[in-house]
Formats: sequence, structure tokens, C-alpha cells
Amino acid sequence: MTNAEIAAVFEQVADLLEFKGANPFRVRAYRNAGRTIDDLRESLADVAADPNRELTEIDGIGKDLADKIVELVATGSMEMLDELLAEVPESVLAILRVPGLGPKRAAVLYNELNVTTLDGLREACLSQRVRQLKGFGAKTEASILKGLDIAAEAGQRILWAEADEHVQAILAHLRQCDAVGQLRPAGSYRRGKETVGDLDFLATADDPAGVMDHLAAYDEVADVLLRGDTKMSVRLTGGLQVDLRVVPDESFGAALQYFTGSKAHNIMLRGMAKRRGLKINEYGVFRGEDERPIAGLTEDEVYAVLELPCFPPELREARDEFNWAEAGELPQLIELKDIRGDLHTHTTWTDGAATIEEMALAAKQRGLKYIAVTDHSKRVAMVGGLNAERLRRQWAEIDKLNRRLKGITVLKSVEVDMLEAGGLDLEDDVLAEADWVVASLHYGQNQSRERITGRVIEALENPHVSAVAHPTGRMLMRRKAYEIDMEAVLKAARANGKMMELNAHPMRLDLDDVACAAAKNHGVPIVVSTDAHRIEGLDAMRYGVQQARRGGLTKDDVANTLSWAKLKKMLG
Ligand code: DGT
Ligand code: CA
Ligand code: CA
Ligand code: ZN
Repeated sequence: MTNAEIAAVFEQVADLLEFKGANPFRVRAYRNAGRTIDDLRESLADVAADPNRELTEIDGIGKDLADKIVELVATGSMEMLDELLAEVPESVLAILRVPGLGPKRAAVLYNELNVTTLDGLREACLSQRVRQLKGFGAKTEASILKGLDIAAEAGQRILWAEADEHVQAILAHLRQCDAVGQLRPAGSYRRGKETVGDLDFLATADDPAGVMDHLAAYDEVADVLLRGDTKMSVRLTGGLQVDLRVVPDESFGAALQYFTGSKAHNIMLRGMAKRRGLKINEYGVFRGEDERPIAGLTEDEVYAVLELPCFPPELREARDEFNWAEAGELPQLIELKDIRGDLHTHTTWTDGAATIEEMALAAKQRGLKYIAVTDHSKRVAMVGGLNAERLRRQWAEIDKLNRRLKGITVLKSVEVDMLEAGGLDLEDDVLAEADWVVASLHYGQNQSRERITGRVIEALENPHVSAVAHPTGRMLMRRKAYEIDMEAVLKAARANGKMMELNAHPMRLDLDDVACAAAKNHGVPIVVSTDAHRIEGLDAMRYGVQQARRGGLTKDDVANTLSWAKLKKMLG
């Protein structure tokens, strides 16, 4: 059992207890346990299996919790969870997980309207019965409907980072097949979209059947959904669909262009071709009724006959790319190698798993020149958030470390919470001593759009805040963004000379591509930061850079492509 699986069980117990209206302290104890476990570096199952060790040695794990974990690891279940599940219909669990709903509201829906399934919930919303409940209203009803869409999508799509693992494994598998010539992933994966519905692969081969046999033999294939002469769809054990097309070499470029999409981009392209008397499809570009294509071997060639640049796949969303191309202003998109520093990371001082020095050396190894240690402020008590005194102690240690380290600078920083009632979690005098300050809104995410926007703008107006971290709070497929007026926030950022974060965590990617483009239009610099809680977390930078590219950002639009000296000057 992995830590994540164990944590999920505790979360589930907390949800069910809350649904039942149990003592809030008891609920919180289980919820905190889940989070603690999720953040642990060591495998609990390993520690539990080690006769020389006790679970209680681990920070945050007491006797009660240890007993429950041992039970779970040993038997694969937990008596308490089984008892709860015997009392509550299982389908209710899906309702608890609808983003924006939560156990308390789910209980009201269950008790008052007898809602026990997702379909039942949608029906209750559409017939406007939900808004009549005490404490719900039309706005809540609309947000539940939105949450239902997210929940429905969550079952059907996966994070890009997870798709990438499958893609690399499938590429490696297919490359072992002698019949395979050229081979490329296409579709939303190639466009770097934050979530991916299915995987699309394109191959050339003299013997297409041989390639399909090879894919069918991939050990994760659960069943073959469809098989023709040139295309095949399979389903993997986890449910993910994989589409494969096998094409001749002379149309590889045309097919790659077509199956990369997006569909909307392709529709625009077809229209442009038509106006020139040309026809474009997955086999090539054709003039009039000619049967021989005038282009199709490479993607470059396909776009070139339409006098278009070969758009980076991240830009193929039918947003601004055709206008940019027409004006000759296609942006030179940022690349991972342009990044010089990471401005949001955590260490063992709060909820990180590595020390400051370990994080700094790992950042250096990844070619970075500076790293900001932005541990939590005291409001985040659950992880031992820092007060002014401990923060100053951490900074003294950073000063010492910087004298020793070569080739990397550690910035004295903090992730300061925007308090529910307004204001920041640390006084100005201590913030003034920091090199870099990110402000985050972790609590009170259910407040109104006005209040949340007000809190964020207030933080931007604080002279010591450098940037707003994960500005919408969304968690892909888990939690929707809080209500926020991004236009107003970007205007305030601009007016106060502040920056906005693109959090590179694959589940956040926040700001998203569209908001990044809006920030650029407002003249607000973006910083792409990993929010790493462990060394490997630093590798998330590439996901952030990919999202920045989808937003059309260049090196000049992203402030952490600058040296620290220049970035500091820019902050003023
Ligand atoms: P996904 O899988 O939902 O994340 O998104 P995509 O973009 O990968 O969509 P998918 O897998 O249905 O199709 C892959 C690409 O094939 C798509 O981006 C564009 C192309 N394509 C599929 N169907 C059509 C179509 O009806 N018309 C055009 N023009 N292109 C299509
Ligand atoms: Ca796809
Ligand atoms: Ca597909
Ligand atoms: Zn953070």
C-alpha cells in the first residue's frame, strides 16, 4: 500500500464522519492524518514491515494513528471505514467528492432531497429543488452543476504528467518493433494540454499489421476496441484509451498535422486552404481535383504551402495563432533551458521533505542559479508554519549557507498567507527583510468573489509582496478555482509592479494558459515556480514551462529567466 492510498482511506473516513455529522474535532483528526501521511517522504508500509522501527518515530504519527495504519497495511482494510460504509450508501461517496460540495452539504442533500447518486444530484439541480434548501441558493446550485461537470470529466481525463508516463512507456515499447519507421505522439498530449482524454500515436510502416500486433502485445493493454487496416484503438488496464494510426511515409507530415489538432485549429486551417483553392486532409494538401498531393511529407511543408509557419503544437488551439502568423508576430516561445531560478519551494522547516541545503544543491544540479525557500507562515499551523522569530532563524541559516555554497544563491523568502479577514499572516517589518515574498490564499476559499478579489488585491498592494502564488487555487479534476475577478487582480498587479505565479505542479498549473496570456496583455510578468516539497518536485518546472508556452509566453514574459540581480531590479 502506498502512502497516497493510505492517506485516501483516512480522507474517506473523515468525509464519511463529517457526512454523518460527527464531532468536528474527530473529523479534523482524521483529515489531518490523511494530509500528514500524504506529505511523508518515507513509505509507511516499509516502516511498518521493519521490525526495528516504530511508526510513532515519524513526526506527526501518534499511537492511535499508528495502530490504524498497521491494521490497514496488514489487512488492506480498516474496521472503522467498513462500519461507516455499512451505514452510508456507497454512491454517496461520489457526491461527497463533487468539487465545491463537501460532506456537510452532501448530508443536507441526502437528508432533505434524498439525493444518493450523481445523476440524482444533477436532476435535483436542473429542477431547481436545490436552490430552495436552506443555505443553498441559485448560485450554489449553479456551482454544483459546474462541479458535476468537473467530476464527470475527472473520470474521463488524466493529468498531462500522468499521460506522459504512459506515452514514454508506449513509445519505448513500439520502438522495439522492427516494422515501425517514424513514430510520434499526437493529439492533446502533443499540444501539452493540462489534461488528456486519450493518447494518439502516429507511425509509418510497410507492415501496419505487424505494428498493431506489437501494440496489442503491450502488457498494459486490457482489450482491443477496434482494429482496421490503418487504425487501431486499445484500452489500457487503467481505462485509458490509446489510438494508433499507421500511415505511409509520404503522408506522415499531413497525418501528424491532422491528428495533432486541435480540431478547432484544423477547421480554421481547412478554411484557409479552401480560400486558396486547396484541400487539406490527413493524406496531404491537394490542388483542385489533382490526385497527387502538393505537400504531406512533413508538417513544415504542409503549413508552408499555405504560407504559414509550422506552429508550435502548444499554440494550435485556434486562439490567436493565425492572427499572429498573419502579422508575422508568432512569439518565440519560452523553453525550459531559459529558466534560471525557482521562486517557490518548501523545506523541512515546514512541510518539505528535504533540507535547505539539499534543495539548493538539487536546484544547482538542475542548472538553476537561484532558489527561493518559501516555507509556510504560521497560519498554516498544520505543517508548523513559521512565525517571525523562526523565519528569522531560518534566514540566518540561509545567510550562513550562502557563504558556503558556490554556483547557487538561496533567497530568503516566505509563502505568507492572506488571512481570511484580510491582511497578511506576518508583519511588514519581517516581510521587509525578505528577498522574495509570495502571498497565498489557502483559507476562506469559499468567500464571495468580492472578498477574495479584495484579499488578493490587498496583498498585491503590500509593498513587500513580490508575487501571488497559485492565484486561483484550482486543483485539476479535484477542486475548482475559487471565485476571483482575474481582470481586477491583473490590473492591481500591474499598478503595483508585481508578478503573478504560474505554479508548475501538474495538478495546479495555475495560472492557466489563458490567464497567462491575459497577464501578458496587462504587462504583468509571470514567474514559473515548482512549489517543490521534495527534491524531485523541482522537475515539475517543465510542466509549468509547457503551460506558459500554451499561453504564448516568450522568455521576456517570464521573470525567472532573468538573473536574480535583474529580477530584483525589476521588482524595484
Ligand atoms: P483529447 O483526446 O480529448 O484530450 O483531445 P484530442 O485533441 O487529442 O482529440 P482526439 O483524440 O479526439 O483527436 C485527436 C486529433 O485528431 C484532434 O486534436 C484533431 C484530429 N481530429 C479528430 N477528429 C477530427 C475531426 O472530426 N475533424 C478534424 N478536423 N480533426 C479531427
Ligand atoms: Ca487524444
Ligand atoms: Ca483519440
Ligand atoms: Zn507553497
